[in-house]
Amino acid sequence: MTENLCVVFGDQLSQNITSLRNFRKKQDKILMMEVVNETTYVNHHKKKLVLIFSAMRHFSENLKKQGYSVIYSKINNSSNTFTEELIKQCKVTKPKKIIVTHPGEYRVLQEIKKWEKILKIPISVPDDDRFFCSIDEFEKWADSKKELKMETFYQMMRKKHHVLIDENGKPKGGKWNYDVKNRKRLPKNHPKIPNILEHKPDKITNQVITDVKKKFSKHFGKLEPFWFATTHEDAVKSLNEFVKNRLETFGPYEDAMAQNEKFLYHSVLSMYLNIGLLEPKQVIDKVLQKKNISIESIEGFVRQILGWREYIRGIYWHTMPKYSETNYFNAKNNLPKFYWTGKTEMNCMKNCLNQTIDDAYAHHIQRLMITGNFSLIAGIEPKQVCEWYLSVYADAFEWVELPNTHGMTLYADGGILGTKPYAASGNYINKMSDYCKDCKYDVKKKEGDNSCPFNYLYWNFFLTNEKKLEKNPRLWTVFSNIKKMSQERKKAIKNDSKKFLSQISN
Ligand code: FAD
Ligand code: DLZ
Ligand code: SF4
Repeated sequence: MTENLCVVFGDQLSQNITSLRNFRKKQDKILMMEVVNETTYVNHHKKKLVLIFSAMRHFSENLKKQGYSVIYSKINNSSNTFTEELIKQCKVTKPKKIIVTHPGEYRVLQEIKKWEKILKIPISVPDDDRFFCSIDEFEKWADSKKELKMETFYQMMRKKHHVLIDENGKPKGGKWNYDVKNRKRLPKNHPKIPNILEHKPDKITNQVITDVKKKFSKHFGKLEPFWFATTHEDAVKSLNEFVKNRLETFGPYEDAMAQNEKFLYHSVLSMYLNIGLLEPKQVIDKVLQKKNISIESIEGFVRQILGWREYIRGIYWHTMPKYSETNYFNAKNNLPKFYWTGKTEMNCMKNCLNQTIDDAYAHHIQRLMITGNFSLIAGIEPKQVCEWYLSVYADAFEWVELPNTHGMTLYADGGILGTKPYAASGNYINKMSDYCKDCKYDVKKKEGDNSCPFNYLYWNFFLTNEKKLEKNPRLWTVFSNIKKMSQERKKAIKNDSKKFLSQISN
């Protein structure tokens, strides 16, 4: 007979997770489940599947080595859902109580809420305290504010956790935010960027690769070469490599994009943070230990983890389930097939999409200003955009993907998260990258054959949504340009857009 059965999900792979905190090796058991529905609710990238299963299997083996009793159901002979597998395992283990840390996703929380009734066993759901800000704390903050702006939240977090704060309680360096210094383009003769750490698959990972090849061959993306860390120790090596070689230059080139440079100076740590191989506090502590580092790099990086990541999670739990239904612009177009195949002549899109197919990774500006921006100005239905982002990135979990997609990228929430839509024309892409020089389209051309689709789709987006946006003070310049625009030019924009959108929908 088992006292406590502690359920650990695939994104809870931290030994310090609250469900295991009071674990007693003699009386308690751990249950980990690879289940069919988790692999099929979207078309997950093959590398994401290998990452999660391999990290789960490594985590379980490590616990067993330490004398924990772990029941582990592998995908080959597992149930469809967490609930079905749990019912099966409870019949054997007969636990007095089930403990599961608060899940990352709303969908899974709804499933857990039914367990007590189905199993007739008490269920305890402690908070996930790997985050700096609890769901309750965010609620209190949100209730006290008229507008839920990231910057105010971030300053509160900095003060509360005493991060980059001087002895007088002021922000180190004098300013809270150095974003304006983080917008450099990568110069032509830039020195070689240090490679990120690639991890060689071990026996466990190779077995998962074989399983995924057999069972998930139709899923999105390239499986090999597989290079992700799948253990806590290897993820720490990746963190150390980033801090040693790339953190210093993270800030200035945070918004840059370059062909043949997938990672630039980004940390490539989100997938490890999101499944628990690294903890946010550990990452912040490590970067703060680095000596002689410029304030724009350290603040820029801290803002992403202590600011954006925590804020995004807060927004998710504050607004679900309604948030996933938002569609402020009533966008209805279908996601073009090239998002899945990478086959498009727009060089910026082709680069970002193929990199996503290869590595289940794109950095923030590629997600926001290329693939995201395109889906915004092409009027693609938010649900379809969301499903794509949730499938294709190794770090994609709904709590972080949804607010980034519906809120930051598509403005589908009507302005809860952002103050204006991040729509941009080819001019922005040309300024921040080297994509345009090798493109079939002409970035300088505004209309007609071969003109860059981002140019006319940008204006078409504002013309289509004029009524909803014209009063936004941050879009004053856009709409004063529209006012000066001739009817002829407006017509040309609409025609070019219509023609292009109908081509890509076929
Ligand atoms: P770095 O640039 O090195 O940043 C450091 C860390 O900060 C990241 O590892 C991440 O944990 C955190 N971070 C940075 N920006 C954000 C942000 N906007 N929201 C939350 N955390 C952030 N991130 C995910 O982790 N999962 C997702 O599913 C996801 N979907 C996104 C979808 C869209 C449309 C957009 C625009 C962004 C999305 N992001 C998502 C945020 C961001 O793009 C990724 O966190 C980042 O690209 C991961 O790469 P990195 O580890 O090299 O990040
Ligand atoms: C993403 C994912 C996949 C593909 N498979 C599993 C799985 O089989 N078992 C599991 O515990 N977790 C998996 N995950 C991560 C879950 O989707 C994640 O645990 C939920 O988001 C929890 O809210
Ligand atoms: Fe992208 Fe337009 Fe530049 Fe081509 S010209 S790479 S489509 S922005």
